[in-house]
Amino acid sequence: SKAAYNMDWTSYHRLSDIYAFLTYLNTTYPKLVQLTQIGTSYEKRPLYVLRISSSSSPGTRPAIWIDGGFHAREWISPAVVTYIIQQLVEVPANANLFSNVDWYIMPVMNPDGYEYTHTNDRYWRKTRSVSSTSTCRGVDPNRNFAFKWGGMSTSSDPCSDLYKGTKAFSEPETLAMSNFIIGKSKQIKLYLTFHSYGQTILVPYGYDVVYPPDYNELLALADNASTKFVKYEYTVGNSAALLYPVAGSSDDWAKSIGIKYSYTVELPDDGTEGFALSPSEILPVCQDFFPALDVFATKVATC
Ligand code: ING
Ligand code: ZN
Repeated sequence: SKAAYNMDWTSYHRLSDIYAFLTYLNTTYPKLVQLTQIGTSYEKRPLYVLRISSSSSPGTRPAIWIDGGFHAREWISPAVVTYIIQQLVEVPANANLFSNVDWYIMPVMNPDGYEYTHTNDRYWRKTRSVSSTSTCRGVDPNRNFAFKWGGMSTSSDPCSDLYKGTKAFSEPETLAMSNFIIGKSKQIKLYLTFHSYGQTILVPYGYDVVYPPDYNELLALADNASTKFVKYEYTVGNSAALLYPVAGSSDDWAKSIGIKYSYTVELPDDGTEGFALSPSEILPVCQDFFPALDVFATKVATC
C-alpha cells in the first residue's frame, strides 16, 4: 500500500508537514476521517484531533484516544502517532481495528514546543507560554492536569522543566485537550499517551505508589499487548513504582475521570540515543509497536 503523498517515517518532520498530512487525509478519506481543530496553542497554532470511524453515526461506539507530542523533544512520539494514523487509514488489512471502535488521535499536543525544538533548542521539553513572574517560559504539560496537581515530581519554579503552571489546565493545550476528552468521556474507554524514552508501558497511578481497584485488569491488558513486541523489549508496571512518582500527569487524570484503561507509553530507545533517536530507528519502532493496538482495540470493542 502506498503512503500518503507528503509523509514518510525515515526522517522527523516539521509541524507543517504533519499538519499537511492530516489535511490530506481529511480531504482524501471523508467517509472515514474527520479532522477537528479543538483549540489553539499559546502561540496560536491549531490543535488538531483526527477521528477515525467507520460508523454511520460516529460517536456511539467505544473509542480509543491516542496522543503524542506532549514533550517537545520526544520526536519519536509524533512520528509513531502519525504512523498509527497512516496504517489505520491507508492499509485496508487494518480495517478490522476500527470495525467496532472509533479512534480520536492528537499527534502533536504541544506544537509550540515541537517547533521550538526544530528552530532553537533541540532539548526543549515544555510548552512556550510566558510567565508573569519570570523570564523563563513554558509549563510541563504532563504536570498540568487536574488530578493531584502540584504533588510529587512537580515544581513551582517557572524555570524548572517540571513546572506545574499557575493552576491545573493553565495551558491552552492541556485545557483544550481535557475539554475535548471530557466531552467524549462516556465513549472513550482507553487513553494512550506516547512519550520517550525508556521502553515501558506505565500503568496508573503515577502520583504515588497507589493502585486503582482494577489495576490487575489494566496490567493484564498491557502485558497482553506487550507480547506483540518483537524488536524492542518493553517493561510493564505501575509508573510510580517503576519510574518515580509524578503528579498532574495526563494518564492519572484520564483514569480519574472514569476512562478505565489508561497508559503512558515510553517509546524506545533504552537511553543509548535517548531523545536523539536516529531517524533509521523511526520505522522499526513504529512497526514494532503497531501490532499491539490490535490487542487494545479488541478489548475496547467489548467494553
Ligand atoms: N516521562 C514521563 C514524565 O512526564 C511519567 C513519565 C508519565 C511518569 C506519566 C508517570 C506518569 O516525566 C517522560 N519521558 O516525559
Ligand atoms: Zn515525555
